[in-house]
Amino acid sequence: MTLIDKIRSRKANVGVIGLGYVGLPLAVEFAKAGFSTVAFDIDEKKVALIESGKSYIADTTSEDIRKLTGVGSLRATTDFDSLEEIDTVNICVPTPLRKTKDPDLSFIVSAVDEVAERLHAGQLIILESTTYPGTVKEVVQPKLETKGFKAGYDFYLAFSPERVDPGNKHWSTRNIPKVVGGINEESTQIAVALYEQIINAVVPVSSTTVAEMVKLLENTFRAVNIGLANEFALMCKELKVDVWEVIDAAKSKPFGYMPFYPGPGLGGHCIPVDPFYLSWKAKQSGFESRFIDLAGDVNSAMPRYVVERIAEALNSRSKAIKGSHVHLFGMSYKPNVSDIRESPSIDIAFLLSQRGAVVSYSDSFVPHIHEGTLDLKAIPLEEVFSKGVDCAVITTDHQGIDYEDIANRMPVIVDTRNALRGIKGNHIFRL
Ligand code: SAJ
Repeated sequence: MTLIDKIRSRKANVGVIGLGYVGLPLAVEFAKAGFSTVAFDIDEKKVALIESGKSYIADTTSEDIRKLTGVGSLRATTDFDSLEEIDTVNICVPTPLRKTKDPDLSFIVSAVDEVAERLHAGQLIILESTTYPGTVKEVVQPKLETKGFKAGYDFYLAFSPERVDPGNKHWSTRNIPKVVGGINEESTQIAVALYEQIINAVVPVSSTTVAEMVKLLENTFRAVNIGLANEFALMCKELKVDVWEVIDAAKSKPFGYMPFYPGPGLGGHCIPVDPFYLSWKAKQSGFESRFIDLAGDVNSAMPRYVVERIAEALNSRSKAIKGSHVHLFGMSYKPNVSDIRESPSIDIAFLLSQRGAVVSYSDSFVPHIHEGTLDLKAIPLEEVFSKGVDCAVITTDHQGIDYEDIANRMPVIVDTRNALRGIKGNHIFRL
């Protein structure tokens, strides 16, 4: 039976390496579709949780894991030797930036090395981790061919960008269209066949490099437009125009415009990172991607700009940052998630404490932060008002919070998210 037949009859043994917000939901979808699925991770805690029927990813239920591990269609392991019995392997490991803003492919390399060691004829290997264009051809393929197997012929190789949006109730692994490009036509076809078993819409492209580039265009588009929105906010402040009113009115245009909003900065593990994978690669070919770098400059300057607005707000009450108690509402990088990676709230807290403020925060999603010299426990909302706060800052606009009540009970408040839209008061300072 050919690999594509095994896939179509769901008799293929599926492997997923990297059990984070991308890999675990993917493994669960394969197991739900009836594939015998092995979930691989180097983290024994993750493997133990899955084996005991517990999920640690919000978008995946423990009930699903319990059911699937119970019937044996899903199992988790740290033993990569199990790859010997696997027909298709999806690699979903992190691709962070180094401190130098250079790509860190160490997780991809270690996962690919594990696969290469057990590579056998007829396997399909798909990389899903966001990376610079050319990674599959220049890094992954040579490593997999060390035993003499030829990519596209003895085994199949493809790239398919992950598009998971954690916490998104509408768009899930199953209904987000999946772009996939193979090292050759046959690899593309087999990878398309695999995804068609679990995803409603699959979008084949002509190569792994095109597929790598698609993802980077999607997220660079966001970073650059968020940068434009942030620069617009600074411009509107100088021109004494309400940027939020401008954006809301621009939204009335039914075509040719898409709203982005100013904020305290760019958080998360995708948008602040992905564009620098692209600009790094472009620089290797002597091309300066000025938009990416400029957006990066504008976005990374926002936390400092917010601190200046806080200084302005305190000054309106004849106070300085030094010695004032500044309370942040929201530590995570975007509403209704607990993720604090690259969160601008952390930068703002750090900058404030550097300038001598007493900093506290509330965030029901983030009970504690310990980042560098910052070591803070979240203050429950009901206790904030008795803490003698001099300035409140809305840094993340989580749902379910009565921001009007906060505005009415705080001496001054800096709103970086337009959470106080429509509420007037000369003690409110907006971006
Ligand atoms: N942000 C703004 N202004 C905006 C939009 C976002 O300041 O108009 C900020 C957010 O507060 C956050 C950062 O930018 O700090 C990133 O926000 P995001 O909405 O892009 O959320 P992410 O980082 O979770 O991005 C993910 C991406 N998904 C994938 O890469 C698979 C992105 O492509 C999605 O478009 C995005 O989710 C989404 O739409 O939710």
